[in-house]
Amino acid sequence: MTRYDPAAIEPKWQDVWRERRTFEVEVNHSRPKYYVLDMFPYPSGRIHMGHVRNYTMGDVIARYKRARGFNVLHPMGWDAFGMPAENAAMQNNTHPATWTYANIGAMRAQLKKLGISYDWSRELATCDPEYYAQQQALFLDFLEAGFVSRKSSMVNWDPVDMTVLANEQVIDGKGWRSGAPVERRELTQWFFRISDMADELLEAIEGLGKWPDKVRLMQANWIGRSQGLQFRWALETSGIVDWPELEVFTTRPDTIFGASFCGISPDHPLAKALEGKVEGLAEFCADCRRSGTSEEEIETAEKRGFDTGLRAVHPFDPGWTVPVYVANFILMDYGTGAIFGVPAHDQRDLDFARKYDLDVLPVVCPSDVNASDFKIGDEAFVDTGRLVNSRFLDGMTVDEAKVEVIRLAEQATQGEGVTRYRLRDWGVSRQRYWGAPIPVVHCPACGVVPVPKEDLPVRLPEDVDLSIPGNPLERHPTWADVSCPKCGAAARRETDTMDTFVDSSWYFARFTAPKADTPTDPEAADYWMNVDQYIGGVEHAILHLLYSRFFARAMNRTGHLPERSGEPFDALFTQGMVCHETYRAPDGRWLSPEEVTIADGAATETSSGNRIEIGPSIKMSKSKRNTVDPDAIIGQYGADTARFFMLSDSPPERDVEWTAAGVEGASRFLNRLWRMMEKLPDGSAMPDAFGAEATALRRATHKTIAGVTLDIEGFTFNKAVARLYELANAIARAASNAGAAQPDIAFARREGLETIVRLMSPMAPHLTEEMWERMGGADLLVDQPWPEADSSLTTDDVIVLPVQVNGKKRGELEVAKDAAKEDIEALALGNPDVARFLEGRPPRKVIVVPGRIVNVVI
Ligand code: ANZ
Ligand code: ZN
Repeated sequence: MTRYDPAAIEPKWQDVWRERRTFEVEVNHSRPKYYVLDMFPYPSGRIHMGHVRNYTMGDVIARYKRARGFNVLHPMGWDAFGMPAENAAMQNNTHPATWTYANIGAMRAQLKKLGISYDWSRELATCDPEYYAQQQALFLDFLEAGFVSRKSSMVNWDPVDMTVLANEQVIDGKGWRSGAPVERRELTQWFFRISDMADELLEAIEGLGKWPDKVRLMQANWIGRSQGLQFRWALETSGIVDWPELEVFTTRPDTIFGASFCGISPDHPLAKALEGKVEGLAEFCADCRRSGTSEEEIETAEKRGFDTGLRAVHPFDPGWTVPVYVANFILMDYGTGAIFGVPAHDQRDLDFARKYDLDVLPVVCPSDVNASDFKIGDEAFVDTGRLVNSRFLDGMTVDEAKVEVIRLAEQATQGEGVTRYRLRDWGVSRQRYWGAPIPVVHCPACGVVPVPKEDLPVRLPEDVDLSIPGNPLERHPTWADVSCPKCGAAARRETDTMDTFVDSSWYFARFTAPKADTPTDPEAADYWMNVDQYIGGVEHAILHLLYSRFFARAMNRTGHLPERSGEPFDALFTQGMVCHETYRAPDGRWLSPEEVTIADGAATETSSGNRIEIGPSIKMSKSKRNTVDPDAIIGQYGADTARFFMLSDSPPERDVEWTAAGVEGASRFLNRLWRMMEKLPDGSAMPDAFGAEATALRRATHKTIAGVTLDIEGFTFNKAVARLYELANAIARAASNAGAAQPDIAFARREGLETIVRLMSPMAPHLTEEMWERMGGADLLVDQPWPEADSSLTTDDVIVLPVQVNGKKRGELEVAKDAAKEDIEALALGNPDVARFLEGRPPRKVIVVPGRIVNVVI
């Protein structure tokens, strides 16, 4: 007997695959391609179980498709720019590059131990100058094509890190890294003009049939198309400012007669014009600016306003005026930065009106309520209904009233119907060091001048001082000083670097030709694109995917991607999280699973013997210390066990709970297969005939082939695993029977185990490769075609018929599909459940409906 020793087997096969370049691929027009992409990680230093799950799933697909004859591209790289490297460099007094590349080295080694079938020859890191040089080339092409602009905008400013933050990086009004309260500032920034594409990005979601519905919905909501009216209200300014009218944007023109105030953003030009003239207003606006610009924050912050003393004239009634407030919940870069407030039908307006004691007049009434009884309490009525209190609109539906108000506003040339998007342009400027420099020069005479392509990359300087806050590139004594590429005068480099989301918005394209001296190679891109299957976390469901979709379009319009749908990812799968129960000591300390002993469902701290509270199973995280280190698991059980367990327990889209018992179970199963192999009789030729027992086992085998194939195609890996367990049980039963060594049963046992080995090779590639070799399989398992089910063994030729006695179901019969009527009748009468009622007498009649039912009449 030999032992299953993953520590010996796994490196052995990894070496063989590497030496043979098994997973390295080239363009090959004679074979169909398949591109499977796992979201690349940030090189934080160690891979975690979430990566193991994600990459195992990708590997199952990649290896399976390869066995199906596809030329499979399965690359891996590193999303390597970003703040953490700068922070780590500061703390550990190293350089971001040193830290990043060391982490990449460590994580690459970990990934290699997992035996994922990556084409490592294509590895890239976004911080490689070869990569960001091409990103800079793309930037220049986008700039020329009009996909890039430079404009002034309000940004979230982190006063400690001294950088601009994306809305998502502002959490509860504080910078995600520094924790400092975020301020609003106006800065000139670089933008990708994604909002120009809002409409097509929205329309194309329809075609993403192999994306999860929830992701499609999130994309659509993020783009947020709405139909509205932009129209002008005359202002009564009492001479404070010269400002004849205020243009507002609304998606609810129907509610025009419910207006009780107008509101403008603290950043609105009118607010600025009034700041010096209305006492207290400047302070109020400054105060508003101290909070971030994120929508979430604006939604949740207390609604506050400042009455400017101006009044706005109702567009349909010159005698009706409403106060004009500056209000903290109005964004400058949405609509016109000005609104009319209808407290009865908008929650923000209602909160505001209650606070400042403004009218709350309902103008839309639910159809099942009497208008005179309809009152608004603490909740605005936001549903549809019929118009009330609205003069000539009364009785109309909301939609009818919208159309009518837009028509009247347009007729009076007071306004225009417009389509608006929530999606804003993508600000990509970051005042950080560890990112791709934006390749332009500012010349006092020529303005913004693109760096000539032959001068790319604009490399990051290596000698930087990260210990002082602010932008190290701006502070660098010489780096930014250049001569203008156009006129030769002294000029300054752009010191902003690109948002790291830019780096990850085209890596999928770069993988098709990672060494090309242009961003992509047309032939390779044409052959490999699109990504057939993309796999990753749902946390990237909005921004990363949207930006990639924008990039794919911009790249195909600048000639960097083939003219196709413009969508980069044909199919998307988002896997669930890896969870673990949590352990907490009475003094509040979180304990890691390694520090805890569990017995009889109770937990104690191993070192002290103290009782520990077991908390719910939640996503593995460093803060709760409920993580399990992949290396430790690989060390103890081998990579195949970790991989197999990751696929076993839960549907892939759901969360999976990591438990010691679960891992043990997976490990036991792999060991069991190994022992089954040891006990297998010698290889035998296919016998001429099979008895019932051997046939049953063969049927189980071939049904498993069919089932597992469908399960892999359909991302139901846990079901595939369950089938493999069942087949192993069936083989074990056949092996323990008296006739186990008979030629037909021996053949069926071998066929069954061989099938398990082949079907499991995408899941547990090392163990199965070793078993294949030991069982005398030809060549390498990894080069074998996927097994085919014998259809004569997968279709059922036995059917189950219900048997009735006098019309009541009393039992069931298993009969051959094509059994003769007389045989079925005989079987029915001999069935004990029927015989009970006959008490030895012959029945009056037996009715057999072939394929349906048997009825015995007594
Ligand atoms: C009057 C009104 C009445 C509104 C009503 C809503 C309900 P969505 O649907 O998300 O596009 N709005 C317009 N510009 C704004 C800005 N810059 N900052 C904050 N709010 C703004 O939102 C459109 C609605 O949000 C608009 O329709 C406007 O309020 C408000 F019963 O106008 B509404
Ligand atoms: Zn110049």
